[in-house]
Amino acid sequence: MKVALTGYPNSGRSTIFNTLCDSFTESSIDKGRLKVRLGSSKIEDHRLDKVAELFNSAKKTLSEMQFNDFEYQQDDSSQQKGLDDQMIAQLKMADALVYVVRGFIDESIYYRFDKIDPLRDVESIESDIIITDMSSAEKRLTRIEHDLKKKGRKELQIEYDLILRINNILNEERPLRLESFTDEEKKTIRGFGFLTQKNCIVLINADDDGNFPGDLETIKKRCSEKGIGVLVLRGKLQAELKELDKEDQEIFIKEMGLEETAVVKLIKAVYKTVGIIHFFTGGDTEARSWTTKKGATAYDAAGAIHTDFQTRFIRAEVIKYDDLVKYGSEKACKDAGVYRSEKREYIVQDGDIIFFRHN
Ligand SMILES: Nc1nc2c(ncn2[C@@H]2O[C@H](COP(=O)(O)OP(=O)(O)OP(=O)(O)O)[C@@H](O)[C@H]2O)c(=O)[nH]1
Ligand SMILES: [Mg+2]
Repeated sequence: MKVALTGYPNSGRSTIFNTLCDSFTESSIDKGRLKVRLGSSKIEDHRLDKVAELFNSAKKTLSEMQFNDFEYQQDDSSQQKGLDDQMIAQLKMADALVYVVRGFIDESIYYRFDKIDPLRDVESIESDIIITDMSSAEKRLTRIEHDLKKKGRKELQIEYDLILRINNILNEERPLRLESFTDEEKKTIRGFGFLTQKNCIVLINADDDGNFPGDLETIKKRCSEKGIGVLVLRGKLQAELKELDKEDQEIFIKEMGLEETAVVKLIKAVYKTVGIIHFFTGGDTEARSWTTKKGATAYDAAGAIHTDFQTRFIRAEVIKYDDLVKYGSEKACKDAGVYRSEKREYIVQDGDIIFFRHN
């Protein structure tokens, strides 16, 4: 699960990134033109302890959420002012986008606009992203028009019609995440990596008291019309919280009236927006939690672990977490008849413990 943090300079993106990650590395891309920081955070799931205990596993591995943080770069060379190619490449790699928008007011910290206005920023970033998608759609249309003149292939015409439809949607400033596409269409557009098709969350970086200009309900309403979730975090406060040890953190969380740490809050929001579930694998060497999207098949889940598991898939043997806890062991589950053999089309459920049989 990869999440890209994006947002204007001095919105507090890096502050938030630091509070989210257990550790990170920094790299320079394109001769130092873009600095990218890549970090990750373990996703706690108490069920893994139980799975490890029941399988006598030597070690436990939690799944991770990856975050990246890079500068916001617009492409000033083009008239439309889309985003910079290197930045687009970073966004394309992500499963979900988080727009960090500045909510804190601090005259001593420069901002590109005179006034702090989270909703304006959301709309402005969303517009940059729409323009970026439009520009890839238009490029493809021009290319196909050229090829059609030469060959006139039927598949090309189908693709042309689809991209034209997409371009019209974008022209009306509608993000593609609101549209539904058939499986066939999804396949055709997968390679484009349209950014407005990605799940998206707005993270308002509020001041230490949790305040920001604008009305949260209005922002939520406007965002939900675009299929975007909203989250409010106090970036600087959360960064201070991160510096404390576990015990003091809990006291601080209570005193400041925070419900939980930034990372827990964001992970929950991403889970809700993207529709993520956990499944487990267990054995004597390792018990491990994995993430996949709701609605994923056993075949998809196998691919999340290893491509070999997918290409050589025979079947998935599944125990429900609650059954494992109830009966206490793999064998007891078999005896009770709750150990099931499933085909590749099986829809994985949250908490499934899966053994992938492959040849
Ligand atoms: N008062 C206040 N200051 C904050 C808050 N969050 C971040 N800052 C400050 O704002 C400045 C910019 O924060 P960064 O996290 O570096 O912002 P950024 O979005 O990563 O900026 P760029 O990397 O330049 O794009 C720093 O001085 C932070 O300490 C906040 O919630 N309240
Ligand atoms: Mg930064």
